[in-house]
Amino acid sequence: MPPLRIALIGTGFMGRAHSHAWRTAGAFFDLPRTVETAVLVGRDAGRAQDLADRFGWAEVSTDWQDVVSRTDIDVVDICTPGNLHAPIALAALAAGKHVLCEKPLANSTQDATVMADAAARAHARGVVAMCGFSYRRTPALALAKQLIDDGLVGAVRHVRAQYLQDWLTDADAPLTWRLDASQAGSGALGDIAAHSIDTAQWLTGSRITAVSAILKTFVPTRPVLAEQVGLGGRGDTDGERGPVTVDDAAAFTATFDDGALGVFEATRMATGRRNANRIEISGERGAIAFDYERSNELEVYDTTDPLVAQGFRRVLATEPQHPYMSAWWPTGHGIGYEHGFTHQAVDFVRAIADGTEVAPTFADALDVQRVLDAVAASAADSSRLTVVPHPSRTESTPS
Ligand code: SOE
Repeated sequence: MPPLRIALIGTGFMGRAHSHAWRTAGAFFDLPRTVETAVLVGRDAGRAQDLADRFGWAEVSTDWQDVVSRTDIDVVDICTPGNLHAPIALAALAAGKHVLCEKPLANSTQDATVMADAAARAHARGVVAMCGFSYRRTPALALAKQLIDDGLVGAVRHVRAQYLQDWLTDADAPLTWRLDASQAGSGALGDIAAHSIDTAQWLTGSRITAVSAILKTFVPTRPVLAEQVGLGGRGDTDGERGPVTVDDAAAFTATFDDGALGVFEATRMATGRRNANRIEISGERGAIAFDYERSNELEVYDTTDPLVAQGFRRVLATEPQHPYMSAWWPTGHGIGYEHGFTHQAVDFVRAIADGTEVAPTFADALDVQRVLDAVAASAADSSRLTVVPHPSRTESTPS
């Protein structure tokens, strides 16, 4: 079979992570189709050329409409801000291209629904579409899924998920596209709570049925950038401050269709927490706990262990028997953030070769989008009960 010719759209953090994945997938895994990094698309030709030179993209373009319609392109990989996901994915699917789209799928349930419908129709023509919730392909989390599916935790009672970052703690961190609702759709909610929602629904196999939420923006204005910079980058600002139009933090409770109770928190202002993507599933028979800041490890609790020896076990998910690990290093050596993107690319290529769907599908991602929009709607409906302060507090309330 001829190589799969990839066009990647986006030259930021995800553009680099996906470029790395396309460069390593065939080096560490046996792929049924070889891949060619054919065209890199970016708004800034110079920035795109620099990235292309570093990652071996054969060609650079600033025109995504032209690239997605080219007959010599087989795959379109979308790594742009969320407002462009729908137009690019719909054009690529209509042109018969396989599509890998970064998360969240879109900036609204309406767009995500149109995309999922288009992907379902395209799949009937042999086209594969996947959404880039890459944490599913962290070996320790993939192990958690295997253990839960094998019955380790039993009936799920609690889902406890926190995604804690702190790259916006500094009020003078610049106003990047992730803080602009017209591009990002939302802030911590769509950026990182989306991961928690997808992971929770994937691990448990159930779906969130209702939410009650709070969204909070702590820093209402930030320095305007002379030009876009990467995540947490500084860049040149001219002293002017512009409005932040997204949430800094989200907190919500959730009910699941299997009766479980969920508590979720997502913030990019959790001082000291760099990328603490955490989830704990508590069940009738056992529990699992994961923290991305210890991403090669999974904590497992099994009530069938002898009582005197019961406790959370720390499993180092680096054995060749653990998901994806046989392709990498000897036991105990560990892997990192970039490897989840490589695993994602591998499974995507294998699905294309087999003509099968590969999770997370656009339909899975639409299930996340519905929760995101419900959280935003719940937060906007301020029907919370006010706690009346004790009279003594009202006289000497601290400033
Ligand atoms: C920023 O919060 C971010 O880059 C997310 O957008 C990614 O999806 C996550 O993998 C790392 O953090």
